[in-house]
Amino acid sequence: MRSRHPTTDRALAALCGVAALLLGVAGAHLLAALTDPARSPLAVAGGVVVRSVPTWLEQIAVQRLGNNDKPALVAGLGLAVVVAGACAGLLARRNRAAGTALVALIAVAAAAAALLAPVAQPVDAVPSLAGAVVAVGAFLLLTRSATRGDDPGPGTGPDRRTVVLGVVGVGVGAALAAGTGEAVRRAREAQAALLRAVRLPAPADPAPALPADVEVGVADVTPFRVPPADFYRVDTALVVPQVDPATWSLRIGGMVSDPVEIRYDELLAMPLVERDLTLTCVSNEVGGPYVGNARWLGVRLADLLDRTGVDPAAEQLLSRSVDGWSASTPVAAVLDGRDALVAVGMDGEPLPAEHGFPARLVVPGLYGFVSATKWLTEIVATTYAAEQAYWTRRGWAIDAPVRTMARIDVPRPLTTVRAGRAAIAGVCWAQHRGIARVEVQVDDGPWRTARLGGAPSDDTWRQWVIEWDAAPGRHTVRARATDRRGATQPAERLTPFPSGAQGWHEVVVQVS
Ligand SMILES: Nc1nc2c(c(=O)[nH]1)N[C@H]1C(S)=C(S)[C@@H](COP(=O)(O)O)O[C@H]1N2
Ligand SMILES: [Mo]
Repeated sequence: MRSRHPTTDRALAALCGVAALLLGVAGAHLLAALTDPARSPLAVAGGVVVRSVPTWLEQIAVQRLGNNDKPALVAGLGLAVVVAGACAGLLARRNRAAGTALVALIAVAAAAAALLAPVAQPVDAVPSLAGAVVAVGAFLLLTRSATRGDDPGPGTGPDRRTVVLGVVGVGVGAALAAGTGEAVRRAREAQAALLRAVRLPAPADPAPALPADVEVGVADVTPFRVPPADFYRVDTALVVPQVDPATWSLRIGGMVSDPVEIRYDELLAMPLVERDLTLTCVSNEVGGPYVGNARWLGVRLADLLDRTGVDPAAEQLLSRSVDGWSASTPVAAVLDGRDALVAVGMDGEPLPAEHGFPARLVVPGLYGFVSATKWLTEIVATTYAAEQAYWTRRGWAIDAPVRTMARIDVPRPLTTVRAGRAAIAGVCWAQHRGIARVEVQVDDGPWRTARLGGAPSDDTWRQWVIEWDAAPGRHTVRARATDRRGATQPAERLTPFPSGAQGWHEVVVQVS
């Protein structure tokens, strides 16, 4: 055995445990900050403490600590991590497996705590689980060098210096991860404050009143207007861009006679229109979820182009986001009278960060990848030969009107339906052409025409419903829509690539 002071050894072992656990916590905190700060193990464990502390203790804490109760809570949690890590490190000197198990247990407890939150979903545990993997990995690495140093014989295995270097390295990693996570979290908070400060003017041209029957009255059908929190999200942004409206601007240039640069306050000062419009993603499979309808508030893009003038030779408007994404929208579509918007509001509020704050495009009738640029900052009038948009460069279509589609929401696939009178219902869309009818077929039965819910215009989806006398057995239910130009959604299947999925949506159910 090498001669080594046992106290120093113990201190090093404890440090290994502390460093590994801190790295796990910091990594999880960082991951949470990038996705949802509420999933941070610190926030989660803090929540458990807050919810389980007896009121009398809470009162003392608030009295003694006042506004410092939250930093104190975090400091307390940090202390707990340090103590637990030290215990695991010391335990590992005797029994490495036991020490590792302790680290894993603590980390998994944090993940479990994430699932105990009042509105928890399984995904909330992901940062803590990732942190658990990191902590266990770091712990194994550090204790390996620590124990190998105890091997008999001179000159074998890493010495104390290696262990110290390892601990320092892991510590620096933890500090970096925690610091980045904190910076991201602060940036998000600052962004939220900016959002709260924005007051949107009332629309000069409010949305037409909704017909009374937009909802057909079947539970579990997607609501006519999807709340922003439930609205599908598709983009290439790993981190949601945080844009300060005070410094943001929209430039319009290229093949125009008078290029402009418009600030956020100038945009809000223009006449605003409000419209219910349905947005669809080209990647949506038949029956898929990447479609939603919302009430948008914005400036008509045609009004802006009136100010700049557009060269008749320009074919497309190439719009760019602050994060370098781009979409190409046909000039003709934007100028044909449809409500193509530079949107600033969604359901009466400023755009949520995830949906493009401070401004985005919404063009009825076209898939999102050629029309719906979020975090918009530039529009260039140009030709298709001169420039291609982000997805077109990757082989997707140039021209992409939304395909006519009926989706079955009720019954859900592979569920069991009670025999007797049942409802088959869903949503259907053919933006800007409008829906003429939806037909439903059960097994090889006749096609029957469904009842359509109302719609304020041809630019939104509609609900549909039909009654069904469900007889026991296994049944296939299928639906197809016909647009107002008389074209029926074809049965032939097409994949989403390169210009949108096609085919009838079918659902198999068991009736008993
Ligand atoms: N900046 C940016 N805007 C974007 C995208 C993107 O990746 N980056 N994706 C587009 C696509 S493919 C779609 S379908 C819509 C989706 O908008 P939503 O996330 O608000 O539902 O945004 C469009 N706007
Ligand atoms: Mo999309």
